[in-house]
Amino acid sequence: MKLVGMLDSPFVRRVAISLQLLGLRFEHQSLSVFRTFDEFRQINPAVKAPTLVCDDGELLMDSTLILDYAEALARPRTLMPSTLHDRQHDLRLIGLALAVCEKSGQLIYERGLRPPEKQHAPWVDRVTAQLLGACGALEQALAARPIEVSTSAALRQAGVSVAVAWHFAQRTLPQVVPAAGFPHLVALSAAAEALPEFRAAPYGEGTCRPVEAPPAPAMADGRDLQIRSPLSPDEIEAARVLLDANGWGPRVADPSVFAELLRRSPICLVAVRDGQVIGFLRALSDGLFNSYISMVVVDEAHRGQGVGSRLVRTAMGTNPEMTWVLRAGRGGVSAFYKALGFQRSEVAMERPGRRP
Ligand SMILES: N[C@@H](CCC(=O)N[C@@H](CS)C(=O)NCC(=O)O)C(=O)O
Repeated sequence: MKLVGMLDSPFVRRVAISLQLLGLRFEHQSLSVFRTFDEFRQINPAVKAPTLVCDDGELLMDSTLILDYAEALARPRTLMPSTLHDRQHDLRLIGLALAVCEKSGQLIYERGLRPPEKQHAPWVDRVTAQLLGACGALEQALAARPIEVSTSAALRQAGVSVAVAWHFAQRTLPQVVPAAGFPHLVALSAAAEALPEFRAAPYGEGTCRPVEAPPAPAMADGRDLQIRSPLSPDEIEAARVLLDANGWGPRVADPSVFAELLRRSPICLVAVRDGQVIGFLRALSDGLFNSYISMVVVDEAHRGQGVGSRLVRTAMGTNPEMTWVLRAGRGGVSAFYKALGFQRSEVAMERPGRRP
């Protein structure tokens, strides 16, 4: 996928940083909505930065909507907290950060695009008060409860958005928002700007050079194994053929039904070695508390090498509040799942569906 827009836009920058943190691969095209309006219009007739060109060519715009899509692609990785209480708090901070970006942008447009005699002082005063109000509320929130930005792994969307918004306001309107009045924002911004994902997407005219997601550890046989999501059309078909060859029967016989099944499943992973799909996992999840592993298959020639457990561990992520369930009906799988922390349930019930 391709992110279009310049990194002097806080909206583009928060997306560029978040895509890296979510482990999503993308290329970046630094196009200006002003200087290269016509070129931008060829890509997106609405000329909005950021624009995300998805792998199938569909266009998304608006940073928050793009991040919504990115979060869905990256599952189970997420930059949002899992509990409602923390999520509510983070959403408030993100809203304030977006207000800082929007109000700064309005002042910049008013000053930069209107001739001085047409600038409207009451409007400028109003927007300035809103900008300072949002910065003040963020400063108070950070004083009361700090945001963790010391490492990339700890960073969440609230930290990304607040840091990007503050940096933008400081680069563009330092006299309007004097740093001395906002020590918590200054400290947060300094820590965030030192992280690799921020440095790879520096404010300005440059092109983002995404930090690679951490490489998959080498397997016992020394050959690299990648666990990948989202799946390309070729990988979907390879996964279907793998399931078909391993006795999954009529449910995977029809490519269009299988593609639909994957579209409706929030977690789909393939294990790829030497360019070949050797494993597949599909799971359902509410993203917060309950998830269900539905299909796991590893090519026979690659079994016993940790491929299945890498798939399951990747799908499960690290959320300690998540309950994972599965049906262990296939021969010999109990020991495999026991080693991953599963135990026979005394509470699960099921009403099996009809199978041909
Ligand atoms: N709410 C949008 C705001 C995006 C935005 O306003 N982007 C500016 C660049 S910083 C833009 O596209 N300006 C051109 C225009 O609106 O004509 C988002 O979150 O992406």
